[in-house]
Amino acid sequence: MVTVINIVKKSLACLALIGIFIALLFSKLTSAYAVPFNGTGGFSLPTTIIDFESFAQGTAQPSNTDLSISAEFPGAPAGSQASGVVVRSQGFTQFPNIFEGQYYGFAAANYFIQFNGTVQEFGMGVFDPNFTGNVLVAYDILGNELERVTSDVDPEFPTGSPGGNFSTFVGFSRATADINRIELLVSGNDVLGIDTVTYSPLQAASSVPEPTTGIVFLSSLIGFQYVRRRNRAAIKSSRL
Ligand SMILES: [Ca+2]
Ligand SMILES: [Ca+2]
Repeated sequence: MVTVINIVKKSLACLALIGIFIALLFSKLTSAYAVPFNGTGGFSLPTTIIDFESFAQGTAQPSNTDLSISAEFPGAPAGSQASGVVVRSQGFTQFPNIFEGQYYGFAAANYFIQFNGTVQEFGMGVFDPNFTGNVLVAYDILGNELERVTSDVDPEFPTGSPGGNFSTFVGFSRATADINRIELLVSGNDVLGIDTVTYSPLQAASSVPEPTTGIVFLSSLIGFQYVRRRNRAAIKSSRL
């Protein structure tokens, strides 16, 4: 009988260890699939594109049912729209499907894309980054930073010479739909605009734990049960 109990105990301990191992492996695998990218070819899912052509020129905060776009000057109180940052005509095609026709800008401002849910993949054209230190950041619904690329530092965010001759398409592909907000934060020296805001299907924001969280929880539970049973057995045997 004692042998059987020992076998059961050992099995439970093994299960707990296997659970933790799977959880660690799963988190490694999913993080490996979360990547920044450059160019419009980084999407694996169907996309919606906001090219700003359908918005009236002068629109300060363009939006649709999925998202809203706004801009603020660095250091300005939160929620104070940067004056002069609006949908405007650009008048030529710089790079097709990246920066052409109407766009949103053009100022030394921070740009925000707030989703009414979450998306797995995001990218957009950034007009005329010229200096080191502009950053594109993705946040989850709790405000945790998910991804970040820096201009002139990370290869996914290149820069061109000043003069309005350059634009680039920068994005993130995540393992799950967890992007709730995008911020393009301007470096001290630069002036930026955005176009071709592109994103995968919007998911309803959910507070349900992700699979990894579930596995960790389950393995913790198994481990906890094992320890509790072992303690009970120890108490019983000490009473004998
Ligand atoms: Ca456009
Ligand atoms: Ca610039």
